[in-house]
Amino acid sequence: MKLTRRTLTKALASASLTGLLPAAAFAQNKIVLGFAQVGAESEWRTANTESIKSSAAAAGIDLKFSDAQQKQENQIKAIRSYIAQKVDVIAFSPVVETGWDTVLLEAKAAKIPVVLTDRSVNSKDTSLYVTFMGSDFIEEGRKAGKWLVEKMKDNKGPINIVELQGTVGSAPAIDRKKGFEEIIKADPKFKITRSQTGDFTRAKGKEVMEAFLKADKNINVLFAHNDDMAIGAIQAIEEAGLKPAKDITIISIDAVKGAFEAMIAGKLNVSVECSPLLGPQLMSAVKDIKAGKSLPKRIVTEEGIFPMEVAAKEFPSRKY
Ligand code: GYE
Repeated sequence: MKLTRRTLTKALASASLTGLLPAAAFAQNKIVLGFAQVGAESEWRTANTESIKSSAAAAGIDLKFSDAQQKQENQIKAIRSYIAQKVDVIAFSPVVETGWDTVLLEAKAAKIPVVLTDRSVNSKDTSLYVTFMGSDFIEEGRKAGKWLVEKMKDNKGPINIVELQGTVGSAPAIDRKKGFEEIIKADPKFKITRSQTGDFTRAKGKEVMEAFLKADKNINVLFAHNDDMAIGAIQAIEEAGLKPAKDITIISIDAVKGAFEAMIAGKLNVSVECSPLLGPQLMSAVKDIKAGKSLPKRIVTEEGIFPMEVAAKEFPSRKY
């Protein structure tokens, strides 16, 4: 048998399996991935974390995971610690789009490849990362807008829309707003009367919706950049004595289980799908990078849209 890296790895593995070597010796050959997560702000994020952890385990990748509690400085710290630990690959979901060049240059100088998952950065220098995998957030905003245009086609207006934005400066907040506005601006009967951030959480979604309702009861539509904020807002709407999905048409994005439950209960009109199940494609990208294969610069997630009328039928097959 020729002694290549592969045959050596195999020999070590079987020696470790037969107890000749401690398992730790073999574990050293595992690919090490440092993942800097945004936080645990939403149902989407929880499903994303679970997808990354379980697929790393299934792929035999040694995952170092950190939760930045939605703070960029924490993510930068985590990335720096992965550089110091000399991990094989760094992946992260940038909480906001700007301010990453310095740390990404540090990773580049240390020759550690970086994969962006879910959210992107707006760096001019695209050599700072290998690939960006995730959804097309502008398209999600457009889908939300198109659904609304169709739903309101016989309504002469004016149609007053309030918007709950995601985290300020984050790619999904910027792009979902952009895509939605691009569609509704074709008809002047649509007016965004109020727009504020709810930071992608239920608690803030509720709080901001309460403030919207206090300021002006004349609201026909709520466009929430994610399901959690919509679910928080639904509570505020009910507490104000109004009927969600009837008095106020509600559109949100993600299509997590909580949104399906709200749709089945008749409280949410539609949710545009945004899949958090990025773990398997991340692990295969990490393996490809280590094997020296080249990857496309952009890997886009395929997704649909679910109006409340199909919610009960679709619910059993939902995976997040
Ligand atoms: O829509 C939201 C989460 O970046 C796509 O982040 C993700 C967004 C998702 O907190 O629920």
